[in-house]
Amino acid sequence: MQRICKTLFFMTALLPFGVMAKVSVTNPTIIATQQAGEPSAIFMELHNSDNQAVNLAMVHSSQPANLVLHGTQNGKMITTTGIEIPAKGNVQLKPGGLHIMVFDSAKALRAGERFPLTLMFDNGEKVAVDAAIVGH
Ligand SMILES: [Cu+2]
Repeated sequence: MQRICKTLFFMTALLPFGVMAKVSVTNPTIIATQQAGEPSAIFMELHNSDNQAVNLAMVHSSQPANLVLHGTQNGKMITTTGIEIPAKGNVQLKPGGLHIMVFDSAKALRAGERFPLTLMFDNGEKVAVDAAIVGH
């Protein structure tokens, strides 16, 4: 009996994670830089399996840098407060469109290395990914 209770407790504890996993990320990449502090940009595809739209609200990295959500309007980059991923939809972060800007990186981003990211969504979901650093 005690064992069944433990198993049930364990399953219940795990359940929220299964339910929460609504956003997934494909092919996260970041452009290599020559030196520390040189701006760069992060691209990826975001998928939302939920019946409700969700917003990417913030991005953090364990590697020191200032990460800002950007859009593009009339060929100019603009800061945006959130990137919406439609219900059951995808959003592509790509050159000339939506992207995540990297400012004030404490070190140069070397091609072949990885850049850890935590994406935070307005539904409380957090997704950790390692962006691949790629040359121009
Ligand atoms: Cu930008």
